Amino acid sequence: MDRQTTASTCCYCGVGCGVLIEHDGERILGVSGDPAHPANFGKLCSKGSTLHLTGDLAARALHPELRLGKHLARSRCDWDTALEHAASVFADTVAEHGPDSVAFYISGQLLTEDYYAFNKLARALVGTNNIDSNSRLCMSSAVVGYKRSLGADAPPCSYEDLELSDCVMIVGSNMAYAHPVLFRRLENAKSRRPQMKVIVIDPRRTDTCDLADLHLAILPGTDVALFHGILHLLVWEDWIDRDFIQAHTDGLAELKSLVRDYTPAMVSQLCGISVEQLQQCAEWVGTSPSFLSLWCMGLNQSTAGSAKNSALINLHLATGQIGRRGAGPFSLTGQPNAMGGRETGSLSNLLPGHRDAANAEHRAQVAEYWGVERLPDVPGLSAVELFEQVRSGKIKALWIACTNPAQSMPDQNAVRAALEACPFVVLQEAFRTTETAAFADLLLPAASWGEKEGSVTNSERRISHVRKAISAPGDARPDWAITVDFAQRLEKRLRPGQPSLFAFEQPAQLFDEYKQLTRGRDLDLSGISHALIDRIGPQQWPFPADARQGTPRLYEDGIFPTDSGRAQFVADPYRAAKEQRDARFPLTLLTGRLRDQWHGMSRTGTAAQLFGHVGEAVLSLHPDELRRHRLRPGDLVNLKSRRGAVIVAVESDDSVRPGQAFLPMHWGDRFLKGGVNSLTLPAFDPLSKQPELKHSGVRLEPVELPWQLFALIEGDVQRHFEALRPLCEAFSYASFSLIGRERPALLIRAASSGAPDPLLLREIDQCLALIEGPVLAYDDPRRAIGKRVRIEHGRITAIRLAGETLAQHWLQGLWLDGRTDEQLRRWLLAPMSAPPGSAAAHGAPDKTLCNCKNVSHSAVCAGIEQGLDLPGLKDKLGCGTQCGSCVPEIKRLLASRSQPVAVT
Ligand SMILES: Nc1nc2c(c(=O)[nH]1)N[C@H]1C(S)=C(S)[C@@H](COP(=O)(O)OP(=O)(O)OC[C@H]3O[C@@H](n4cnc5c(=O)[nH]c(N)nc54)[C@H](O)[C@@H]3O)O[C@H]1N2
Ligand SMILES: Nc1nc2c(c(=O)[nH]1)N[C@H]1C(S)=C(S)[C@@H](COP(=O)(O)OP(=O)(O)OC[C@H]3O[C@@H](n4cnc5c(=O)[nH]c(N)nc54)[C@H](O)[C@@H]3O)O[C@H]1N2
Ligand code: SF4
Ligand SMILES: [Mo]
Repeated sequence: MDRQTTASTCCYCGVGCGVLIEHDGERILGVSGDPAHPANFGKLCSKGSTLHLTGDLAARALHPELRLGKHLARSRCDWDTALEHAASVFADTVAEHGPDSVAFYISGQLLTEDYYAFNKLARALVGTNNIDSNSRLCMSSAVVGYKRSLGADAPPCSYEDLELSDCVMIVGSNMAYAHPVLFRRLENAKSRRPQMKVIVIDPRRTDTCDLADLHLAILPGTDVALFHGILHLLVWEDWIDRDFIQAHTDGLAELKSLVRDYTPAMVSQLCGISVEQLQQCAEWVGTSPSFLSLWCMGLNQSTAGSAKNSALINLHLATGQIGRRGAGPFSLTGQPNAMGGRETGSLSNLLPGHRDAANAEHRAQVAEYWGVERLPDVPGLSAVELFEQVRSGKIKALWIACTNPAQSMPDQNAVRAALEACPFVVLQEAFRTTETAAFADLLLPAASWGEKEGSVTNSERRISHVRKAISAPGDARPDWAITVDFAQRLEKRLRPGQPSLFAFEQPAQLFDEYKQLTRGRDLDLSGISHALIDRIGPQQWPFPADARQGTPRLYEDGIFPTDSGRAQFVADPYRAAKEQRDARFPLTLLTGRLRDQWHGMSRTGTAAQLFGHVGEAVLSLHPDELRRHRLRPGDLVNLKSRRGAVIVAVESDDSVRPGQAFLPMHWGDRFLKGGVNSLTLPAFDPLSKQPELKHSGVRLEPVELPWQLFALIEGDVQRHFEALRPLCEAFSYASFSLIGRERPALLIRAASSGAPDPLLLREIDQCLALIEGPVLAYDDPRRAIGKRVRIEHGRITAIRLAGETLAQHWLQGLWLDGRTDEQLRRWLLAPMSAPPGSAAAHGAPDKTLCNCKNVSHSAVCAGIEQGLDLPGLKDKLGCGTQCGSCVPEIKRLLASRSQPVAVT
């Protein structure tokens, strides 16, 4: 077929960029930014622009697979068998143990139509509120914040407000990595109007700080104290908007008496910043003509997440900085359709159309619309509670869709025990490689990006039509279709003889039924349809039936969707994070995102190119912390929390303050044995029930793992990974990565206290194709040292070092260069393990700074040494000229080479 283009959206973050998918009807060949899409006007970041390189078919779930006993392997079956079986297990479980003995755990990455089908299935058909989503780990504190302070879960701003604002406060958000295309917009705005003030509040000095006039590296979890301290100064200096407060708000008196105690001295001490920094921040907030705040997980993922959200919104209410151009509290949504999830009621406490499950009137409205007698009034479980009840046996059948809880939930030991214990786990997944897939009794293959149709809402309330470019591979089906098919089979059992609740044949029918539930509500989007978006482009809700265009900004009239029409000041005192540093656990572990990876890496982890920037799991520690622990970069440590331990290599990173440590959230058990969330804690916010994924108490313990393994094999990386990962379970430390661009390879580093069983090593060699053929080998069983290299057509294609791995970086370099030499042959056949003389200095390999143009870190540094500035580097090396995701880091390198940065 000819090359065609289909306009759709990016499946990663909540910026919701429009993409043009180039394809031939069968395969996706390329992707570019959609110039007509108002979220990105043609721009894409390093993740969006590499979408077509991800999603290796070898990793996809292609057929339904079922097992009929916990210790059996799953075997392939057809859809009929799969869904009939699931329907009979769910029906029997509900009949025997009641509707609350089953649960659905879904995802902010589903489409609105998928959500709607799941909600109707759980609440109307099964009769349970046990339907929660991974948005509980992500946006639920923002939901509570907006509802408590403003009356409805509605981010009031638009992306253009980033360009219009005079003072932008970015708090608990690393936009440069997590919302890059929006960050580009902010960068451009600031370069056009340098007088615009940018404040970044983050314990770490992230790439986002590159744009900051002021960086407040507050101590983890102290945001509420900071916001109250700012408000204290706003009141003291009379930088508040009395008219606005008087006309449009309630509750300032109580809040004032609370913040009276948050004196600059006390706040500076609690937050670990100077009084001058606090004053500067308050002055800019209080005196700028317009003030916008942007926030993300640094606020939400906290046992004080709801308080942090409301304390920030308090600042906007006190200064009247809401409902105006360039102003307002603007939460950045994480997942591409977390907003759609909130709209359709995809948290256990919600109902479609911004309704509450606890509200009898709301339940009656939805029940009537759906034509069922009533909706369940028993409160549903939130994610952490839900897995607890799976573990305790109360929930006996669990349906998981489009999320990977065995990687992303906190306290993994408990979550894995729950999945292990659950009698029936269904997993609706696009990739069969995830950590959770190992626990599934029934695996249902889902269509993924580029293969499905529906709609999504981005951070600025804008609804886009997601269009299908190609058919899903194998037997995979779109999520809505799987859910509706299952629901039809279940209703035959639970409501025999009654008219179907699920007579849907197209996603547009689901949307059209759903949107009527928003009629007359704050988010009224009853005027939108797939066809309308096709005609006039993506639109921002509210968009009632008689509207001609969407609504860029809310609350311009100062009327809020509360009973009184007034916004509410919320007076929550500061409460510290649950796990404070103490003698036993003296470090706070922060977790967060990398630039080029997405969550559990089921998709991004299939593209070697996306490992170029950060290749492997390492724990970042301040140089003083390394010294204190007598560690050198690259050393392995046993990182321990109260719940689990992970062995990981350390690196020196002065962007992390002493007393803290940072580990990216992406490394699950598949890529780093144990996975980051074995360490994190399940404690959650009392209102939003969002767990505190950002702060866990940890300590470093030395490890003695003298026997080490280094392996590399190019070719079919997914197959190699699948074969080798289980074998490495035997080692205490095991880390996996992909490297190379043209010839991707799997790379393994592992270590243990002693040499493994020789049979295991042989099995590993077998998987590495290092037993027969053009293999050079040297083995010294006495010293448990061995080295093997496969050389084909004059190039290394596989490597295995065992016992000692001193030559690993040198060999990796030779592999990368695609060459071999006499030196290599001599070294291989000699008993020494260290690399030969001249190669001994070979350090860790270079990293790719610019992914689009494949420019390395060392090339950029060399350019800077030669005196090149940013335009010069762009011109000479090409770096930073395409997606721009690497520009903040290049600027940081430039700044560190010239002189200490003037960040106050
Ligand atoms: N590249 C990439 N982009 C993504 C994603 C991805 O996986 N990869 N995921 C998407 C999703 S679902 C989400 S939710 C967003 C998350 O986007 P962000 O929230 O921006 O990303 P994180 O790195 O998780 O956390 C942001 C920052 O919070 C800081 N922080 C930690 N504790 C505190 C604190 O107590 N106070 C303050 N003020 N800051 C603190 C951390 O140091 C970190 O730099 O990213 C979205 N975009
Ligand atoms: N320590 C720590 N843990 C965290 C966080 C943190 O900051 N620190 N952040 C939390 C946050 S904010 C989030 S949002 C979560 C994310 O956590 P998860 O939801 O577990 O993240 P993903 O890996 O994106 O999971 C989505 C899954 O859906 C699959 N998939 C992709 N497309 C489709 C599709 O179209 N249909 C179906 N059915 N499946 C599909 C993917 O293969 C993937 O396995 O992680 C949370 N966990
Ligand atoms: S900013 Fe990047 S990841 Fe987010 S939607 Fe746009 S292209 Fe996708
Ligand atoms: Mo998220």
